[in-house]
Amino acid sequence: MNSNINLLRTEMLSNMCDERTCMLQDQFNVSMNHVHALAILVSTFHHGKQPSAIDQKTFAQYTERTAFERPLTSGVAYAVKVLHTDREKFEKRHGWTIKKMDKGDPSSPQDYITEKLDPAPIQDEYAPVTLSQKTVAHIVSIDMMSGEEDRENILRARASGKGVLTSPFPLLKSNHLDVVLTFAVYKTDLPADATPDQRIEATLGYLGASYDVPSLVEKLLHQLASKQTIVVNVYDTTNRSAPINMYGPSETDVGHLHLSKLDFGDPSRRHEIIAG
Ligand code: WA2
Repeated sequence: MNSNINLLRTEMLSNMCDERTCMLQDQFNVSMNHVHALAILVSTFHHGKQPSAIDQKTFAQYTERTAFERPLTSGVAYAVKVLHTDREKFEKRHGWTIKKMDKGDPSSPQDYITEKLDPAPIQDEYAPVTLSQKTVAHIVSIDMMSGEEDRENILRARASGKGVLTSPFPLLKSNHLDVVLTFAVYKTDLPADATPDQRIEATLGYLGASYDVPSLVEKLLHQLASKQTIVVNVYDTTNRSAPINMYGPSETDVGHLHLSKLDFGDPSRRHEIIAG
């Protein structure tokens, strides 16, 4: 009898876990497709038109009005590729200097003020943010290549042509772990079978979306009203021997535990949901 109940409990747990995994994965996939479409929008109407049909105000309006298309995201922004030889001309045209990313005091993220940042030190190239959704307006003018996680994402996105994810890290003005999804924007004459070097050469900029994982997973799980309480943990298990807890209590009771793989579309990252 007891073992029957245990069996039922295990099966129910496994169903609930799979259901949550599917929901998270589906919502992530939906928003990833829309971020991809935003990259094409920038390519078509920003770089593809002379003069550009998209300025900061248009971009802020459009991304605000289409935010419902990007569940789980907390903001989207566009950073443009600027070579050092073009830096001065670029800064004059925009009326600001390219800033170096500085995480500031992580214990008081609300004190973060973009205007107080130092100019970016000399590099071969930069990726300053020129267009942003209002929710991430504080990253405009910051060189995304001066942040370790953002830089790695930019390099991987442009060489691969795929959407890529960072490992979890605290965003500016945030005190928990988030992830960033990045798509490169290319010149339109790039052939579909281009080599990584051709891709890098044809890169114009980077469209990125930030995911505030804890609060968004929380919202999502709340929509699944359930009489049975279950504890859900989301992990980045890219490094198997050092999983990173992205959501949920750090100590989960061992006992009934069920594990499902989460696929966020970037083969070089691994995520899992564990429910108990
Ligand atoms: N977006 C929002 N807050 C951040 C951040 C970021 N990256 N990095 C640190 N805090 C414009 O991949 C290009 C977004 C980076 C895109």
